[in-house]
Amino acid sequence: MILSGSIQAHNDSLLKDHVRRFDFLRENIPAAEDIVSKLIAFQVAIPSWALGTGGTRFGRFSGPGEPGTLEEKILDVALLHQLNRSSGAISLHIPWDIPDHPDSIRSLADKYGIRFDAVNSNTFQDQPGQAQSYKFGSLQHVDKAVRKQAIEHNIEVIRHGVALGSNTLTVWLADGSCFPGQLNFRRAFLNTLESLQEIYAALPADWKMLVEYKAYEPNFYSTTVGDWGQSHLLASKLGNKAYTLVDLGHHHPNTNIEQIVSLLLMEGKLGGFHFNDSKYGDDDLTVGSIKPYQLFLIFNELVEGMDARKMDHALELAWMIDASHNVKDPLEDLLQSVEAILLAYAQALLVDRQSLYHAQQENDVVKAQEILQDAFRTDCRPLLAEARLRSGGALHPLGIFRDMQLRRTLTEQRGIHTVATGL
Ligand code: PSV
Ligand code: MN
Repeated sequence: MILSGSIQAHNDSLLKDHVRRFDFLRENIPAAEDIVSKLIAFQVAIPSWALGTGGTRFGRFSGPGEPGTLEEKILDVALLHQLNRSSGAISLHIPWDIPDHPDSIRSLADKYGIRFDAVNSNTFQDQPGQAQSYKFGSLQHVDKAVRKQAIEHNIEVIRHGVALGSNTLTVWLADGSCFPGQLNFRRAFLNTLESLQEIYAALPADWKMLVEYKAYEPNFYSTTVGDWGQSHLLASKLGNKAYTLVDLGHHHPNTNIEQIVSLLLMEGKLGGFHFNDSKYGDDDLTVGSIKPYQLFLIFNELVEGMDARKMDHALELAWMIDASHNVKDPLEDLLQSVEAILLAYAQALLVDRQSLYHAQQENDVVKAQEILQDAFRTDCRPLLAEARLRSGGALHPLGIFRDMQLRRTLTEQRGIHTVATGL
């Protein structure tokens, strides 16, 4: 679906109002132009498994017009990207989305300016006909044959990624134990390390490996890559192509994620992000829906830490959403998530770093809080809208999605009972 004509008409109808709001910000924020340029450059990858309705172990209530094929998933991302110009990448999960014809998939994505972000392996589910079971783990498994199968799967995923022009492998392991005594922690860790080393050896020269950690679930007593310390340990032992990946939902409640981010960046070991939000556990809710201030504080550390290392904000970390939508339209939810990410990024760019530095040096705690909250409480939405306007997107992506009844069009094309692959 090509939307440029409709986007133009939509923007025309909102333009006057937008210009008034943007001009007000431009007059009051000296860095406004710089922030708009940075927002234009910033792209957030959409996971192929989040384009359909998600479920829980209690059920799944699929919505109409879900993408039934990888091609349709790419078209969904293309639709998002046309609307917000900030979703120019897709992250595939193998084998949920095996690109059987990589050349045609690649040219379809190219046509819409979509690139392939990290590819994800899956050794947390058994696939039909698989020789070995992952019931008791994969890369950590006590049986070498299981480890070998999981290693080969990861190498296969790298091959798929190469064919699509990706350059990153994300490894998330469900490995761990459900009961005390089930596992020897040291042996599980060493098996995992040895397996990851074999996968690492198969990485092309310009590739990265991201090691994602998670506190618990599906294992409930121990997780072998359970926190950033364990991930960092593995990434350090693996080498300079290995990094830690932070998924916001993978921490115990109240964990200070911003501090983790700051230190990983300091060590040059932060590789990427999975954005979502949560109230209790790995709830996979819309980014910024529950704790927007925490999201801002995380971005504040990201901007500070990336600037300290002179990193390109848009290019050097893998930014991705990892959410699941049980009760919302997935595309609407993803539009909200991308907006929340960019909003937190813009607010973090607003922070007066010099004044914050002085406040910290003088132990002026009140001033430091004022500086952060000044930025957080500034309505940056007109900056985001201006970035979209300049890059050909819609002033109000969610508004046009609803006005044009885009889900209805997708349902007419695909049917009511399509179900997307994923969890
Ligand atoms: C695990 O909870 C996770 O965050 C990993 O990134 C997986 O790849 C993804 O979710 C699967 O939904
Ligand atoms: Mn994740």
